[in-house]
Amino acid sequence: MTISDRLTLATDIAREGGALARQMRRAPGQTVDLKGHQDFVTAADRAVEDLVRMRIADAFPVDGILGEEGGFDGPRERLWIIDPIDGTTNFMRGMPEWAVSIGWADETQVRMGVIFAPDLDAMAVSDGETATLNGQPMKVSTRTDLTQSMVQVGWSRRAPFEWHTDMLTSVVGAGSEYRRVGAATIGLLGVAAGWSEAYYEHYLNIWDAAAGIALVRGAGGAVTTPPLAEMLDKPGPTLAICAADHPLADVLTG
Ligand code: LIP
Repeated sequence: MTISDRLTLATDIAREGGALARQMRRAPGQTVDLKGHQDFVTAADRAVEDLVRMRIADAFPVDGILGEEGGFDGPRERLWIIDPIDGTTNFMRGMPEWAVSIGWADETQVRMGVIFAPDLDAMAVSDGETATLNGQPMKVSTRTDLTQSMVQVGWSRRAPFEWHTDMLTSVVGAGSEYRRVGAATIGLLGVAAGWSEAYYEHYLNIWDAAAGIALVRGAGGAVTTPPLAEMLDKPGPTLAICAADHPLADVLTG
């Protein structure tokens, strides 16, 4: 079973999951539960994850699965890493910045990823070497001037707010722009597509990051996170950037 076999399946089930999420959002009486402060899970999150798990278990019974809602199932060596709806708060409020995220990793690193953002009509696919958006090649930005650069940022109550505001002060102080998108998948897709020069979040979960890591690397960018084995068990600082030596790297992690 090759990476391209897994990529074909991931693309199909991401599209199927996205359609299910939209259909459920339209249906009246959708339940929303609270996992923590401003941290929601909808019935659609659970239903899409169940669907994706079922499709993967049918096609790749030897692989393991890690999902945001259902945790680990099976081995960690050949691991599917799923976020059924990344940007759940945006999704349930009717905002377009959310996506189905499906990544696959071997024992050392993420090897492929699919991010499907139905409301943005964006299907992004990467085998870690190349990356496409709706079938067209994706390439990271070539801007290097800090005064013309933009970073998309993420923040959650997993990190002290002061760290976030200190980082924003450094970004603005360096003459750069920033946007907070509320969905790491859309932020990482933005770096792969060249919409922004970087994405940074202090404590990001692997299911929010996995597919985006493959996209950014496939589009010619660089990603730094703690080792995969560590990220599988706890969120970590995640920097995705158009070039490893881009001056924003020091501004963001300095
Ligand atoms: C969200 C991430 C976002 C982070 C949020 C949350 P979810 O994922 O995409 O970057 O700041 O805290 O983790 O919960 O919508 O799948």
